[in-house]
Amino acid sequence: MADFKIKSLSNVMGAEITGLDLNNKLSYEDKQKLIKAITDHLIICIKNQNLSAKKLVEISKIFGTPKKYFVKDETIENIPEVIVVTNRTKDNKPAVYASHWHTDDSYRDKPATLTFIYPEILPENGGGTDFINCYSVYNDLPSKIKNKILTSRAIHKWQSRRNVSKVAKLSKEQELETPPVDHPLIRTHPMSNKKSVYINPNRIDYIEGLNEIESDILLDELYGFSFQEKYQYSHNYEKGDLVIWDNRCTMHKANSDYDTSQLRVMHRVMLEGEKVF
Ligand SMILES: O=C(O)CCC(=O)C(=O)O
Ligand SMILES: [Fe+2]
Repeated sequence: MADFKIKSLSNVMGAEITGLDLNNKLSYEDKQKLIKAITDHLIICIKNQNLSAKKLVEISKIFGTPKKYFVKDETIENIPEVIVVTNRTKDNKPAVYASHWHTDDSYRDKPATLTFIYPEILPENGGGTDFINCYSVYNDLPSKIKNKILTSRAIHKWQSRRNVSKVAKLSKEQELETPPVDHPLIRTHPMSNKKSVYINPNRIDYIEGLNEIESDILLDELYGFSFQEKYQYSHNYEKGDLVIWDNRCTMHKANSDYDTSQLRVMHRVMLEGEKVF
């Protein structure tokens, strides 16, 4: 059994794991310890790894079933589970994608539980990922907002009316595969049993039962409260960092605070999700 260390990364959330080589065989106890570390810390960073795309998929299976991503031209050939997150547009111009707060995959009826990111190419400085602890947001939510959303559901869309980050244009076929879905605005995590806000400023179109104006006012209020710095942890990558986050209780965004003329390429895997309740 590997005797790896788990050290908290901030008061908000996050833990760093050292003394573990994922290319070695893990015991049942090691796997349980990793799963618990994510439940306890919401985000973990396993340091000093050397992971091929295939290995990344294999590692993800410790935690669940890796998804085959439906936008095929963003995945690696013959490895449909691995998405290439790059800061280059199709015509090779610098850009930062996913640069606004979101939680992955909420446009699905069963959104991904965990996301894995492993850096392939990093800019010299910066290019981290920022996170929000959505349990803490829920706990601190003023009752005048909380009472309005206790039982509310929101409509999430691939391309929402309030979309902020650019999203890929879908083919007609992909669009049919991706109808709008609704999720509660407050969810309970099936493992921790704790409640969190479940919001995605990039995909939520409106709150069910409200007109557009009422819904926009309430969403702006909710987002403004959630985005406060005291709920955030920013991760700056080092080569070899495998970062895993829990989409059920966090939001994240790519930090655009770096020289985007430098290349940044990450490998990403998402796990099959579960119904939000
Ligand atoms: O590039 C990043 O830091 C985050 C990208 C992202 O949001 C994602 O891959 O889900
Ligand atoms: Fe994301």
